[in-house]
Amino acid sequence: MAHRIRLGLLLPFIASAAVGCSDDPVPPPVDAGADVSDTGADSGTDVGTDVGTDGGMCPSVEFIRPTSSAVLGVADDMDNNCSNGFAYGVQIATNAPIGSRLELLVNGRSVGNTTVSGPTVRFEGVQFDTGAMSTLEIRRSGSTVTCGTATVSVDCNVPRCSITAPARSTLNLTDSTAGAGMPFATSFVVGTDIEDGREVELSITGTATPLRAAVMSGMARFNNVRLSPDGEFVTRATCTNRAGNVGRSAESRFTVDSVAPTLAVQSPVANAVIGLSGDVNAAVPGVQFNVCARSDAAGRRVCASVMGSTPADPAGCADVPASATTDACVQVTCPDGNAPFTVEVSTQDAAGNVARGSIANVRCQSSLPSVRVVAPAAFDATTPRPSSTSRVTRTPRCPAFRSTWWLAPTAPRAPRCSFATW
Ligand SMILES: [Ca+2]
Ligand SMILES: [Ca+2]
Repeated sequence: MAHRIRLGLLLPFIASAAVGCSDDPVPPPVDAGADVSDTGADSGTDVGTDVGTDGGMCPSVEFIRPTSSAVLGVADDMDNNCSNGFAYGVQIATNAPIGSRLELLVNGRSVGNTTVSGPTVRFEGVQFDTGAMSTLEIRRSGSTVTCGTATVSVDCNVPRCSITAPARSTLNLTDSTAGAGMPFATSFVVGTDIEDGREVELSITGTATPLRAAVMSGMARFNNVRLSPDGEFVTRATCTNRAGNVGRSAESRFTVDSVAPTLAVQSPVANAVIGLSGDVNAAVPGVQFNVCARSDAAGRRVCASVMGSTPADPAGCADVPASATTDACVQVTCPDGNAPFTVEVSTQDAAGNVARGSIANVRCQSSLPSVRVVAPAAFDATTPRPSSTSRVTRTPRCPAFRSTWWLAPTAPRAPRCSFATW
């Protein structure tokens, strides 16, 4: 407890030293983008898990220790012994709001999340590879936007030892090197400067003895390493040179999720016909119909669109509810005409596994012919081709078809509207 109080008193001094002598208040971060977790006019601060596309705006981030480009030695290691690995307390100054969460990544892999409780934030016991440079990144937890970055090198006169692949913390089915239906496996690569032919050891949770692979040209490859069943795996590499000096990589954590989310399309059914009176959104031009599906990817999104088209519907995606037996519904806009089409539905879990479904042969009733834009020359052979054309969605002189029209601006009289029907 005494330690905490003392740290609390020290923090403001550390922070003001880091940001300079100015007493100007630091403006709070502003999130001007729209995303899933924001509602209404968006002028506030995003906190909590943000699964939207903009990731919100970043708070300020300044690395206090290590400073960027720092070279750390044995005296900086927590136990002043590099042969058992290198550990260090990372500290940053930030104006992130109290209670929000920040994540530290080292070499693209997450090493910790912490809740902001003041102007400085610490990540304790962060491990770095020996003999190598590491890249540090700060993100808002759940966001993919990097708010601050620093590089640091560890030089303790022990060999370089660094797990360079896999490069991400979360592994999904696409990372598997195992055959279809086989337990998840993937390849590891360790970069090192120990002599060719010497063996690098790779320890993995759940594996009694470390794996071994010989070094060739500064790399040891471990092919098809089984990481199963799905869950978290902690790995670490040890590189010992001929002289007996030991280098160790940072402990790297990998979360394996090799199971795609469930996705069951509920409505409409294949061969459904959407009537003109079936419009579920009077506020949007055209006829919208609901595409509903169920998934266990709670908090993620389910998206639907007419195959081959850019979704013209209001959102294109809807949040997956907490219950896998509750529908998530997306409004999709009928394409012009009454030709049959396929609706594609998809969702993605946090690890990136994708589930897809489709609804075939859906038709929308239409009073319109199936109208498609064609090049002016294709239907206008009697008139010289205009030097330029511009696309307009509607002109006062065009009949009130809900379609795209070609307007020839160089025509001698009024602009003409042309279209092709089939
Ligand atoms: Ca150590
Ligand atoms: Ca409508």
